[in-house]
Amino acid sequence: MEKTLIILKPDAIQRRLLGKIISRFEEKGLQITGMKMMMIPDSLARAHYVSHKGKDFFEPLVSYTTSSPVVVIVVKGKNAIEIARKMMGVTFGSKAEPGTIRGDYAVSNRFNLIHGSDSPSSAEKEIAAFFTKEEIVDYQPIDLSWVYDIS
Ligand code: IDP
Repeated sequence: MEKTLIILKPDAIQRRLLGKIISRFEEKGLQITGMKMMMIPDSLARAHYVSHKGKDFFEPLVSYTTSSPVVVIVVKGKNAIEIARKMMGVTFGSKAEPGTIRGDYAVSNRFNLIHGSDSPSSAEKEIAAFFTKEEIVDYQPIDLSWVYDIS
């Protein structure tokens, strides 16, 4: 089982899309093992997007990320990282395929509703940056044998 960090970015809250987006992960069969609303501090936003430092969209990206609350979620499942990225769609809303979260609800390059970790090492680092150990609740879902072909 893998865990991935999902951030429902400020536009997801402001546009009242939280429920619709969270439902997609639940309906897919993924498990929510941590979830909270927070304001992302400037320093955390800068660290989270450090790979984009120096690019023309970096400062506007930090402003956007810190402008309004976000909901951060730890999603768990087999191949959860890749599955969540596929469900999100490609970065730019205007390019994302219909059927994906960004493809269905976003048209902007920056305001694209959602972040999802892009690899196991990023997921581990990002979860540790946004959650304490106590905030992640590793309960046993009752439907696992129906979600996966295990008995
Ligand atoms: P990802 O969110 O799909 O993993 P990244 O390339 O890591 O995409 O970019 C991080 C975030 O930076 C994007 O989700 C988007 O909000 C913003 N972003 C990326 N490229 C651009 C751009 O060219 N213009 C404006 N914002 C951008």
